Amino acid sequence: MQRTRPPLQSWDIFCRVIDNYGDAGVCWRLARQLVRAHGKSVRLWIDQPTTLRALCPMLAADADRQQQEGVTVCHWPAQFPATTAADVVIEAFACDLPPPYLQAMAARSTPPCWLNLEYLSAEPWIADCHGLASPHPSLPLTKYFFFPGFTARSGGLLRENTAAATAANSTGQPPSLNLFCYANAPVAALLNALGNTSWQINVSPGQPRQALGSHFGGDGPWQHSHHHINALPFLAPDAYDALLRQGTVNIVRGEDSFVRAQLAGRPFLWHIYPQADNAHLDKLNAFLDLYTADLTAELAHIVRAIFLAWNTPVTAAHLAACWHDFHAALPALAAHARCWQAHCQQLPELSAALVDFCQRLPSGHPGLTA
Ligand code: TRH
Repeated sequence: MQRTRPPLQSWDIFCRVIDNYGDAGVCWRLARQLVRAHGKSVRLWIDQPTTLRALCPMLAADADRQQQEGVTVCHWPAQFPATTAADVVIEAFACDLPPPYLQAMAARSTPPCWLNLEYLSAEPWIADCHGLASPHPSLPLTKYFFFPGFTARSGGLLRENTAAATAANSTGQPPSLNLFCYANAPVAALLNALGNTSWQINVSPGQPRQALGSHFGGDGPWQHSHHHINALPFLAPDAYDALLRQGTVNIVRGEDSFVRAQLAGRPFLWHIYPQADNAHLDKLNAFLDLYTADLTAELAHIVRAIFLAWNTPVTAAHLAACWHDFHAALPALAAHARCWQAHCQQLPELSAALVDFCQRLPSGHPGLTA
């Protein structure tokens, strides 16, 4: 009879900030969720605590170790300190564990469950790679690949108990457009495409604000035609989720805000993180294949056209034509966004899927696939 592990209580998450907020955002949400929903004891090792402070304003950027919302946040220094390894070790986005910590893992009488948490992708190949084992070349350790995703054959999505979407415009307010994009987004063309409708545009700080600033000058707020453009501060994660639930249209980027927009159940555009050789366009099209599968051919075309226009060099006239069709379809797309939200709610919840995966992993025996 197969024996499973006793409850795995201690978790270490390792996060190296490559750029922006996504790496820290995913790891922080996961750490909080493991504490809140599963009662785990979690250390989050992060090499740039200052980035995490945007998401967790109470964080002291210069402390080696501190408690925040039940998570022990530890600075991951260049010289890694001596420590015991946890029952479960999450290496976020192949960030390469510090060698002394690998030795501590190997020194345990029972090897820890070691997972590489991969980037989110809608590409079909992840189903065959999710849960695969990779033995360490020299140490008695095995790493497993864990893929978030949009199907039941993935690790699913990180999902707190998100409140139902709030109907936009219920108080007679103008439609709102929340803008969180990279600096190269065609914002001028978009603003000119908005037409006669008056929009309340809320611009997040950093690259989105720069994109507007290079067009209008200054720091905002701005008035463009009959659109009021408001410069937002960086919001705490729960406040950002609330903003997305109110948006008529949300423009999001990267990985984590892209997920939050889908869970908010509102129409959205995705500014995907650009990769070499346009590899990101495969990811974008794979997502659109899933996201538009239940739409009519006409609506599916409208959605794909505006997502591609937002992410590829096109003329302002082409973007305007795509926005015009997208805008006209918004009532139908708002209904679709709620259906997609319901689909997302039925997927595995990532933290629960991780806990389950590790518990089912027989002690010391590699090779289980999810
Ligand atoms: O900031 P991003 O571009 O982050 C990442 C990184 O660039 C990473 O290297 C890359 O691999 C990845 O994208 C794909 O976009 P993302 O993923 O949306 O992360 C933003 C986080 O910030 C997300 O957790 C939402 C959060 N956020 C707030 O909490 N408040 C805010 O006001 C805003 C604008 C965002």
